[in-house]
Amino acid sequence: MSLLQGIHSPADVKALPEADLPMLAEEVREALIRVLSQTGGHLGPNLGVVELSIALHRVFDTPKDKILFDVSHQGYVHKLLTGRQTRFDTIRQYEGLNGFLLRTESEHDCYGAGHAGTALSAALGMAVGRDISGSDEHIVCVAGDAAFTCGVSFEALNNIASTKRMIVVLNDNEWSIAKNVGAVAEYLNRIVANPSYAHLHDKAAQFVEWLGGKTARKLAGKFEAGMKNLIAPSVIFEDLGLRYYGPIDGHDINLLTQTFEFLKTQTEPVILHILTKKGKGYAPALEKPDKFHGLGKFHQDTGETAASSTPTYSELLGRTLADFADRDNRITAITAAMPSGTGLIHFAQRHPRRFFDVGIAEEHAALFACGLATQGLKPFLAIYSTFMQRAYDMIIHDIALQNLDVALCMDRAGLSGDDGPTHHGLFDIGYLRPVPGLVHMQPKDEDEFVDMLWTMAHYKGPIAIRYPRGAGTGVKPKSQPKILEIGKAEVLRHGKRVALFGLGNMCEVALEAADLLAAQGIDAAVINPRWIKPLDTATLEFFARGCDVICTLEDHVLHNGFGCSVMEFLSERHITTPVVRVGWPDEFVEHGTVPILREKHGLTAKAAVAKILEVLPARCAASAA
Ligand SMILES: Cc1ncc(C[n+]2csc(CCOP(=O)(O)OP(=O)(O)O)c2C)c(N)n1
Repeated sequence: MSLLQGIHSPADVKALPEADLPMLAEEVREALIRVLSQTGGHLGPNLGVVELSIALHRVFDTPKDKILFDVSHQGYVHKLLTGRQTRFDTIRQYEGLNGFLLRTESEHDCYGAGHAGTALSAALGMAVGRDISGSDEHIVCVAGDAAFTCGVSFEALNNIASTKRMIVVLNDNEWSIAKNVGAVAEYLNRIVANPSYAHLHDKAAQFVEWLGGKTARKLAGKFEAGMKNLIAPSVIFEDLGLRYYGPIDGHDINLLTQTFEFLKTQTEPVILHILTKKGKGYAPALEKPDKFHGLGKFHQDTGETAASSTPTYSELLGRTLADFADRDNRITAITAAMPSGTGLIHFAQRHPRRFFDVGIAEEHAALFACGLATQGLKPFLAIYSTFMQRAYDMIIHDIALQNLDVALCMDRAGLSGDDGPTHHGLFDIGYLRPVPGLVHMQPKDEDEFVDMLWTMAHYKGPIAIRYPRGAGTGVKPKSQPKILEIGKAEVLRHGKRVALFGLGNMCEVALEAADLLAAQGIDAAVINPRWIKPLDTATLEFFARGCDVICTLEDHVLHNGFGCSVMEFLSERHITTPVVRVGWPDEFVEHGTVPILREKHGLTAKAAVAKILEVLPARCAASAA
């Protein structure tokens, strides 16, 4: 039996002799590579925190002690060590382990996440809560260097001196998904590069003593293998009230364990800066930290992934905007730490001066876009639908209220699949629909996507597009895009009994449902609405007055979704044609593949037809009477 197979709880990690820990680390890495080559997932970040996770579970006692992981994409090793190794091969699979931490999945997961920058504030709340209730647990917050590009992390730092004690681990691997950017990244590099540890503050000196000064000084001398410079003279964290320790080698289990034992004794908030390598132990991941941050299935020996022949919407976005920018020098593109994910990497290669990666800073990205727009530029802000939630106030208060010329590109709109509820982009119609003056659209395929981007490039004012993860139907865009008429839907198929309004990627499902209805002798129209706002009310009214049932289909929650806007309009006009809505329910949808979850939650053509048929006979009887 391997060591890892014997780990059923953190107590088993503690029971292992110290000499076995490197072997455990090796087995954990082997399990990560083997399983994720089949399931996909966040390989690089987890390979980087193997020793850290082992050391944390050697020293702290979860669930009593609390360990929070920022984003929590690097929580797989923690899962393996906290009773989930036998189920690890189910990770990111339907009904299997989630790819992030969930409070409902294990008592060892004290805080769930998926969005960056939440851990520091939550940890501070826990520490203050502990002090109020008079208990004595340790609160440890693990945050990557890129988490410190999030404004919210600094909002937490601004308050952190108010706690008596908590431990922050700054896991510095110099990478966000792409290379970490901005002044914070440079600042951390400067600390790491500082060769001096002469000005040790009292606490640090005490720490050196505690470690056994000589050993520590020896360790401090060899950067490659161990601790670099133990303490930089003064760092920003100290000025903000966090006692700073480090930087130390985050792959040295013994050093980490001893350091945590020391930090546990401290009665003030502390930050430990550790240096790790993203992808450690797996050559392909070390070579390409960006690709191996998070990926689908890959070949275990080579790290190769299956090449897809159809470009994704994201790739199309980056390439298309780059083409537009060749001819229009007002066009600029902004990402919040997702140059590859959003496809803007293609734009960056062609127009580096007009491309901006602002870090994990969606609020800043939106405001920055506003500033560019006031200077006559045309910023395209490409952010995943789920992360755009961060910028909601800016969308209302800055972009829309000032009618600024900002184009919002909401990637991964709709179900994100195996990433689960933290990443599904199921709320953007709901949150954008009430914003006055904001145009919002969704294309049915890639060709229309490019037409919409072209329309956005020529539009003046706030405008947004939502599009799903991955590729669409594979329709190749025309060489010259055309400007679409805003607020004009496209009628794909005429029909008299039922009118199916299939928004975006649900247009395909609507067409399939129309075929199923036709097979039963029911004549159905299919409309590609294109515009969520403004709604094509003329087309809607025409079909609502002529058909027995309207059916809306959307890859969005039903609450305050596209179907709601249809119902609102019909109600205002006192049109009583029943509206059957197909979309996601009023609950957080779990993780799993898109087909499985669509089947489960009734977003298939068959389910739509069943819902329509429930209404149709009664309606026919009523009109006959
Ligand atoms: C608000 C938000 N924006 C973007 C992301 C996408 N994202 C996930 S992990 C990550 C980088 C995290 O880097 P870091 O915190 O340094 O951890 P590492 O992966 O390097 O260990 C980003 C940008 C996110 N999770 N949340």
